[in-house]
Amino acid sequence: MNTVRHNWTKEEIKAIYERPLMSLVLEAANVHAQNHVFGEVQISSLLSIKTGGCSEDCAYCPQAARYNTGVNVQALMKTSEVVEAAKNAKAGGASRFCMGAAWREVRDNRDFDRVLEMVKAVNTLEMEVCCTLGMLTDYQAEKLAEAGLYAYNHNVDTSEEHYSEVITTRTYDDRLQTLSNVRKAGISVCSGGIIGLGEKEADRVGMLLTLANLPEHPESVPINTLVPVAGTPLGENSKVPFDELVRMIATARIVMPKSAVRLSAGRLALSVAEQAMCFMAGANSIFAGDKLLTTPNPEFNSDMQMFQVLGLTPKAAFTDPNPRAQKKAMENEPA
Ligand code: SAM
Ligand code: DTB
Ligand code: SF4
Repeated sequence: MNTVRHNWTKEEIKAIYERPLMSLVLEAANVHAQNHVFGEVQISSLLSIKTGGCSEDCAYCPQAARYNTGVNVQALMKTSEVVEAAKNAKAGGASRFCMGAAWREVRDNRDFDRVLEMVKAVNTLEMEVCCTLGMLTDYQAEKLAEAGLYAYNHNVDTSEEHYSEVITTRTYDDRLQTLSNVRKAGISVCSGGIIGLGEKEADRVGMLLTLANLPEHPESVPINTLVPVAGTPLGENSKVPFDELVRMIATARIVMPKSAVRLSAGRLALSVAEQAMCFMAGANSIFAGDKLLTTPNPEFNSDMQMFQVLGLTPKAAFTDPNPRAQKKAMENEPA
């Protein structure tokens, strides 16, 4: 139950996903209790440092330039504004600060230099700094690591089979290459996906299979529920039944026992009781703050009330082993 495996089969994951819900949640809760501090939830705060105008065609995304979604394009923010936002997030109890940019990929230009400056500045606030900037080369990943980046978010989004129904402007392999570049640089990997894209159950299983069979599990696995945005091709998609979200979280918890499972986009559509079941099923991380990147998220105070009602406690920063320090230690070990 505690073994970290990388040789899962589709059949095994499907069998877990399809178990009767109560027994699935019970097992996931047991795995969770044995591998994590039960009731401790890591809080991340998100900031869109460069918004909209993106060249990609991700069918769910309000920031893609080709869809008419009413999102205002905003150039890269100033470092001082970002630091101000990070300080506010820290004061609100966030241990991780995640900066998102509507880029296809990072380019080696002045904007990237500014992001490196932001990473350095937020790092001095004793917060875990995270970025999600699109595709990265190994050189860029190394530069981010040197600047003090703790984690990098890059989602596989869905199964390999369903991927081309959702995105055509870059491939599944591109995504995996970025994850490998991030891993090589010793940065903590945050990678998950979205449910509600019109995928089948087999695609949900397939997405978890990809993540669980990576050479190392992502330290953090965001499970987003589609926030349908008018103007995007998926803007009219129907709501994901809540028991399917619970199944997804519980299955992720069981197949990646040591990872943080993040109950990500879509919380505004969930009651406290529904979220409680997600925490019971192994979710132990959230994005807090009234905005995700461009769409609304629960108010900070209502989340704090929820924490109180459910007896959840925020996790402190830097309490997990740092992959970069581990990598350095291994490199320095005599052969
Ligand atoms: N542009 C970068 C990229 O695509 O990697 C970083 C930002 S992008 C917005 C980060 C992730 O947000 C996407 O991979 C997707 O999983 C999630 N996301 C975007 N729009 C969403 C939506 N409407 N509902 C749920 N998740 C969404
Ligand atoms: C992730 O998996 N979810 C977050 C974060 N990583 C960057 C983003 C959710 C975005 C939801 C749509 C929006 O607000 O624009
Ligand atoms: Fe661009 Fe990222 Fe949105 Fe895709 S998900 S359109 S790459 S901002």
